[in-house]
Amino acid sequence: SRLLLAGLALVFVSCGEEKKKEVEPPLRPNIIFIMSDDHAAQAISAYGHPLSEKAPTPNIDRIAKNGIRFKNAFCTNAICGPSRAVILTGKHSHVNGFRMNGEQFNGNQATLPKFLKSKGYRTAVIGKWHLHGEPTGFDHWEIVNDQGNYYNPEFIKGQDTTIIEGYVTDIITKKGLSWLKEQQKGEQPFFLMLHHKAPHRNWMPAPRHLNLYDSVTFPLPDSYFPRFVNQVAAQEQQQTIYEDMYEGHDLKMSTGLGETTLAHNPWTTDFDRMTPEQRQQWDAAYLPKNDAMHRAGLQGKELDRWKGQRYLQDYMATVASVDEGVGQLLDYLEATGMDENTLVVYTSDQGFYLGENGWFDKRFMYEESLRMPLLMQLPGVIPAGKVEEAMVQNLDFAPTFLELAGAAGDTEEMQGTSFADLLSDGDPANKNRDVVYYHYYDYPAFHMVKKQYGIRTKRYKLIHFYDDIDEWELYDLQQDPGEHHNLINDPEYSEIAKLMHAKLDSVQKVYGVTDKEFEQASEAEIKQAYRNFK
Ligand code: SGN
Ligand code: CA
Repeated sequence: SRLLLAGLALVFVSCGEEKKKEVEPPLRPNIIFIMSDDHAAQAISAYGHPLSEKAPTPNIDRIAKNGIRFKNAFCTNAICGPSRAVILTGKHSHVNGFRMNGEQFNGNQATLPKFLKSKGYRTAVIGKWHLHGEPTGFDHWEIVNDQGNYYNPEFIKGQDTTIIEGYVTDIITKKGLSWLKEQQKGEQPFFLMLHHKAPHRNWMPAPRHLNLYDSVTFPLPDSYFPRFVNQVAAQEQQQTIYEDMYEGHDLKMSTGLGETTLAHNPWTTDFDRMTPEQRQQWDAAYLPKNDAMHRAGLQGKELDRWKGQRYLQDYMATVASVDEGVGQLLDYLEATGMDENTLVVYTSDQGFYLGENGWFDKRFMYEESLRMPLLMQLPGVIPAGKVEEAMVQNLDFAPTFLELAGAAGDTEEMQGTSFADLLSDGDPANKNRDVVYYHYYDYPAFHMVKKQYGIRTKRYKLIHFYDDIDEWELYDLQQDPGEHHNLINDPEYSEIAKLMHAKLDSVQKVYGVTDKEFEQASEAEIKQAYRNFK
């Protein structure tokens, strides 16, 4: 393969001034897979979005500087558990069986850590798991309970559940580092999945970051107050910042001037679990800013915009802890020299809305939630500062890592394709995927995003929203990157629509999609859900 060729040719890495150092590509590199939860590419400064210019992520960016940044990495199903199941199995949701959050992952099936283990790797998962049931295929696992909590989270290890005092990101980083220290002494290569809770809802920053972005005004997207034309599913969702966020739980608003009691806070567990000292620090930080909001007497669109600012300030402040954790990890790898034979990956389980369409959350096949940030470094294989346009998917992660680990033959049953050749300086005309397939099933559920499947090519996207609606949408991403103009009935695009339909049919055949996947929820069930999840 091209990877091997790149491996034979020694890669020169500049080191110091004039001194050049020859780096041998590692044969069986260690793999550290860092995945945060709901971290949008817009919120990583290496991706160059106006938002992250105001809140840079210098440490995560180090991975992009040392290695490769994928501009078009996509998930197959933009929701937590399903994305994780796809990463573990290299198979689509309808094949690995985990289609929606809340299902139970079948841990008896073949997975990436099991393959790596059989090749002599030590394996571990630390942090968010969210697949219910115990992780299988890992020599060591320590996971947060369900979604995990920002403050004083519960960790499950074997039969024990322990509350650990502190901030979740810092605890996960610390546990990751101490596992790495043990591996450093050993002979075996290792695979560590380090899965952060942050920046998942309800975006509670660490004590040291409670005021980090108070004086920053983040740019709200042009589409913050959208008009949805021929976009029925978008009209009927419940993930609009200024309509669906809870003022207390999400936006940390208080009940009134001088008050520290939270406004609407339906689940008290996130705040009740804080120690009195943590809560005191929290209140000291939020009271003045909440009071300023009450004094301003904001109404209507002004208040809607204020909510967007508060959301982004908190979201980006939780990202700061992740960035610091990544920095500590990279520092450790560099100090020990382990960086030279370690593939470091940074990604998130899916993308996220940071005010686009007025939204938070994910689930849609639109770009912001479909796109995953993806950065990788591996000296000797990946040239520094590479930017990759080719489309890849989380479906492809397992085959890629296995090829790097010298176990490519094991991946035949997987539906993903290794993109290891993209990591080296390989042929720019490489024939990696020209289409990605997507299917989201979780409806009726939180946020009421309709069931949908579709394909995305380099330029076009076709989506079918189904169940209680039957709506097709077609976008020309080159002309309309924000996906505001549904072209499905545009005569100028009728040929494209035909081609995209045919391509969708053939892709579904390849992936073994059958009619079974298209079950309908009952009308009564849906009606009730619209009330329950509001
Ligand atoms: C929680 C969140 C939802 C989110 C789901 C799924 N509410 O239920 O907003 O969509 O998780 O997220 S929360 O206020 O309880 O956090 S996922 O990342 O696990 O798929
Ligand atoms: Ca998630």
